[in-house]
Amino acid sequence: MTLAASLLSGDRLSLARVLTQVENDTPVGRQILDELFPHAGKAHRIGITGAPGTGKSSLVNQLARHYRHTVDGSNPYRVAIVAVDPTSPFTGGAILGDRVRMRDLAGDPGVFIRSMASRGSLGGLAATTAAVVQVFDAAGFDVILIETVGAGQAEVDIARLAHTTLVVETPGLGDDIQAIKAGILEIADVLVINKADQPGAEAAERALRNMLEMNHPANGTGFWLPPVLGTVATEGRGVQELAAVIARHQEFLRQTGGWHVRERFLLQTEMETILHAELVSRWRAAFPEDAYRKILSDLVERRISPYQAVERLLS
Ligand SMILES: Nc1nc2c(ncn2[C@@H]2O[C@H](COP(=O)(O)OP(=O)(O)OP(=O)(O)O)[C@@H](O)[C@H]2O)c(=O)[nH]1
Ligand SMILES: [Mg+2]
Repeated sequence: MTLAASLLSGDRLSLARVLTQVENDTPVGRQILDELFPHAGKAHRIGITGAPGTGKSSLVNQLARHYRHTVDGSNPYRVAIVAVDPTSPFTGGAILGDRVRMRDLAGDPGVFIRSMASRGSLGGLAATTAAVVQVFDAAGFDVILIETVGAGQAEVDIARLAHTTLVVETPGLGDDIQAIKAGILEIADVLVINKADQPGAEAAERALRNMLEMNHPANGTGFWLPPVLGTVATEGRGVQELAAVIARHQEFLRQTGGWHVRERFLLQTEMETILHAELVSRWRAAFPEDAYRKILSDLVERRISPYQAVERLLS
């Protein structure tokens, strides 16, 4: 049996092997991705993003437990967790911490956890994450939880992989609400104020709700006004409600056609990212090295500008 076939039959070891090939972007990994592609496209991808330490992993742990036990006792969802840290080139401390926070899930054959860190380019990380998510999807996981740290462009790119994006904040943002990056609010389908056991949770919820309502004036049908929810991830408080809101969002996407729009946008982005990379590397391989160096030194000596350099490279 091929590696792809045994992954499709549900073998965990094959899944782990495939993930390694895909993360390292090997020729075997690419071939397997091709084989798996027609089998993907069913999972609900849920992104969990927010600043360091807001409680994302604790929430992911609680959501996973919910999907394993509460949704339907006789037929629980299979849950994949992808933890991505664009700020760290190492799979170091944060991920060791995650092992502790997610230990409730250890040994459950219906849960698979994969941690990834940045190795070089951030664009590359989004592409690798997309590929890893495709693998889990093809492997038949019903829900894929994608945790990313931070609030920069890399996180936004990774968050776009999700159908439903949760942005996690904590109380105490209070007066400092402007500090929330507009970009991160734009990607939020649900806003979670975690650590609601700490002072200022209600004020933060109110402030965020006002801000969202101002940004979504046309609050009629066909619009999704991101709900704001308080949670205490360490105790599991609010998790049931959060899961209900996530299910409502999935239903909303299906009914409005938004699901299809997101899929299309995602696949187009993925295709174009690959196209850019391939065009450049094929062109570069075909371009004579000494001519390239000559243009580069003209540029460095300021005989030509960067635009002129590119004009010459392409003419
Ligand atoms: N008081 C309180 N503490 C919490 C809550 N949720 C998480 N914590 C604590 O906050 C700390 C960070 O939690 P994590 O779940 O690791 O947060 P994270 O956002 O995944 O952190 P990074 O991945 O490092 O960005 C831990 O010590 C948790 O126990 C909560 O609802 N209330
Ligand atoms: Mg974490």
